Amino acid sequence: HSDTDGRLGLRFPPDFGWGAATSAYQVEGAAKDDGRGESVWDTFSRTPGRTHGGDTGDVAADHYHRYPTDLDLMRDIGLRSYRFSIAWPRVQPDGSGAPNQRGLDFYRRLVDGLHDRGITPMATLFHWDLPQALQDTGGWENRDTAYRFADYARAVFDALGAQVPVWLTVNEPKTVVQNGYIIGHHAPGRQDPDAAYLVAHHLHLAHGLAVAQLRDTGSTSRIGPALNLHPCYPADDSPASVAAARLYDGYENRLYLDPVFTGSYPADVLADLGPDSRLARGIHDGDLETISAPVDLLAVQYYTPIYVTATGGTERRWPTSVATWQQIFPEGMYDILTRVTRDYGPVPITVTENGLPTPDALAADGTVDDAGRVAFLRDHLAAAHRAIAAGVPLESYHVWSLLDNFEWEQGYDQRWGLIYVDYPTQRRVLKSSAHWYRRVIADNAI
Ligand code: GBH
Repeated sequence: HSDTDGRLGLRFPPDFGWGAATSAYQVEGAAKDDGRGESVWDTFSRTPGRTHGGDTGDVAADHYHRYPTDLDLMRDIGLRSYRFSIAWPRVQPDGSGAPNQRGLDFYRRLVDGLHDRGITPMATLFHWDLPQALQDTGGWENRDTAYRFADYARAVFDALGAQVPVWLTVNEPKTVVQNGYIIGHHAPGRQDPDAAYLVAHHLHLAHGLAVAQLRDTGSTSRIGPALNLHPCYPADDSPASVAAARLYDGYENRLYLDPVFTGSYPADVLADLGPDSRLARGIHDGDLETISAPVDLLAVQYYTPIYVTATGGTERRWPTSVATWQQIFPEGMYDILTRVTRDYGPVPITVTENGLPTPDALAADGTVDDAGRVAFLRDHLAAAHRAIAAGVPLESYHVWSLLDNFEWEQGYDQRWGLIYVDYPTQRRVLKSSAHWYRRVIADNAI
């Protein structure tokens, strides 16, 4: 039962980590400041025809310069946790060698500013902005890139390890694989499935090597992978649809979960790829031991379910957001959280992304009404609440996103923030969802 203002009266556990998330390339801008090198996303977004309207992250939400304002807004909303990412090309402009102190200093200022406001930092090491210099030597197709990532991770841990209690390694390896290397509409814009699954392996290896680096520093901070998971349902009850949905689940979920949590690749996916796939040939002795080093938590990012037909195609079942890939299905949050706990747990879970784009506009009275986002967040949090009641050790939840930002190939056309960014002036306006979220956090309840 909801009261008159749409509240459900569902209380969350004490100390629940109410949060919001961003990533470096999507919000920072300042593409040339303080010795930052170029990343594959600079190259990709500056290539004509790759992004909506030719948009780039050169300025984005100018967070690199406006972070004090943004920190104050986070405090005003009452956030307990802020998930951001560190730009590898700020730390190692060419992807290797001595760290660039000015780049690290930005993250030190950011992390200090979070602590000053009582907000817990959660940092992702890699949210897709691979240094272009490493792409030039093969990028994630080159096994050596995983070792370069381990060096980069070590430099970051040495500089910030004590101040950041939770580290996430690779954001959504699946999206790099599928969008970067199969569909090709993310950097580096390849369309080569055989390469794509080798890339998956090297991203897993990078994850495992980074975990080992953190342990080697003696840090007590926690670390885990950040995976976007899609519940895959058969479109109907036929055995063919059930089997197709199972294999689809292998490619969407188990290909990323199993190596880390069970130390092996899903047999059905390996069989489907065949014995001569670059993935099969790219697994060296000891890799799966490295990849399956124990982690401290699993970060889950949930946006949409997938319905799979008997022929392995997909079907739309629910209304979509303005992102046509996103069907709005809050039950999927419950299903994916309970499933990972059942199949891979017990492991502490954080939801590091959940949200939707809405057609937000600044009204004449200076407000931004995003009622659709409020309903979406409330319904997904209700599903998360049920998952907690069913035994899922969910410790925190982060809205994607804190701010409107550069939505990759969609550029600035899609607004995902709790906070509206008026790009011409860079003025920030709290949307109605931000006001709603502030009250949720204050009440520890939806
Ligand atoms: C996350 O990706 C990202 O981590 C974040 O950076 C991003 O801003 C956010 O979600 C919102 O999108 O056009 O059919 O090929 C979510 C997973 C995978 C969603 C690729 C969009 C494109 C589907 N994304 N997908 S399609």
